[in-house]
Amino acid sequence: SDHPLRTREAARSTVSSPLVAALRGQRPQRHPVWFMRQAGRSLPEYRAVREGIGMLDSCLRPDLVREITMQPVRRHDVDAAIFFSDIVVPLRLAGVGVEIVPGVGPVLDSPVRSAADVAALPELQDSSLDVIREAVSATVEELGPRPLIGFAGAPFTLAAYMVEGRPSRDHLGPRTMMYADPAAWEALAGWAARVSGQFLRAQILAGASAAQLFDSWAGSLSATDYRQHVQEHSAAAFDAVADLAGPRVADGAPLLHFGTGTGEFLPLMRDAGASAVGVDHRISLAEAHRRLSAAAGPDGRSAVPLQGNIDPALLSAGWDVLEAHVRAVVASGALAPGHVVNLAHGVPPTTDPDTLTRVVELIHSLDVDREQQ
Ligand code: 1CP
Repeated sequence: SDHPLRTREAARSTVSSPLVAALRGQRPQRHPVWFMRQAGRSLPEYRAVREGIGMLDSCLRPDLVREITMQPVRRHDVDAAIFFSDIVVPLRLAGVGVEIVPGVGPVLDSPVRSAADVAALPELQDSSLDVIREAVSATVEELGPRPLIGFAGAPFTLAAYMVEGRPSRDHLGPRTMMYADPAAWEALAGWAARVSGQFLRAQILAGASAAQLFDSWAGSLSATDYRQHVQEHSAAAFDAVADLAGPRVADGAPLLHFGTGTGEFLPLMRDAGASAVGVDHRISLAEAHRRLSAAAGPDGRSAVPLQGNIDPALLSAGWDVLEAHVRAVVASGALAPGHVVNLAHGVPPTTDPDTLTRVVELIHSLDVDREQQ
């Protein structure tokens, strides 16, 4: 069941924000910018409030979530907040034994390796999401007209952690399972899609103005594997909110779909049900736009707004190099029907926060009416 909160009304005040406008293919008065992983270890104020509190425990304390979500907004004047949480929070809320180990990432008590393991997974109870609704609602109230972006992990990326039991580089476990035990894979990806869909729905109904599905590790798949074994499950996660968000709802929350190394199948990511597509550093935004334009989907959509793609490596390459790169990214994005400036992946923990503030100032100073900056 849904629990519409009054903050869903508050989200309506963000419709004219630069972020939401760009994600709807409009040309806002300034270039919107936010950074994946803008909250977190690059900020001393984050390290201070997290002192002695476990990562997942901090995600279940609404006051702390609101404070951490606000920190980068106050510091950098970014055009959106990203809800402070993690892709494995809904697993924990469902009752799956998972911890975020400092310096490692998500680690499961028992990896999910067989159909029997999948069948034993608990479903996520709607009431378990009350803590998320409370945190979103409190954050949206403090944000005012600035939009909050909700998010969830895409089924493949979640399954990558669940099958391996911990972070891995090549994601052999889930990729083998697709072929060795397709029924187990279908069941696991279906479970992950339900949990992520519920997580997205709770955030949007509680007031998130947009949401992003993170398929961070989908780039380890071929386009064929993505189409045959993954796309429908990501589509199912988006479908859980398709009545209130995404391309089929004119005034709904735009839905972003992001992965790294996914340049070979950006149109498939659009067709899963995204309003806009995130791009990493491996191809230019102009090239991403060309590939999307050249491959219309079953619903007839081709070009969509793009998000990206400042190379995080250049944040530490010196200001002159970084400035030229940021200007080139903005110029490249001008070809798409809308552009939200972001990094190509998350903020590295060693980033000097003042560099991020300066990047935001630069982007906001660029003329939105000029194609070439
Ligand atoms: O103690 C800490 O500070 C741990 C670091 C950390 C943080 C700050 C983790 C562990 N998660 C988070 C928060 C988080 N995770 C956010 C909200 C903050 C923000 O973006 O500003 C979001 C959106 C995520 C999503 C997330 N978690 C993704 C997708 C985004 C991406 O970077 O690709 C992934 C892959 C995870 C798993 C995860 N959680 C944490 C780590 C270190 C990892 C990656 C582990 C690995 O390398 O596989």
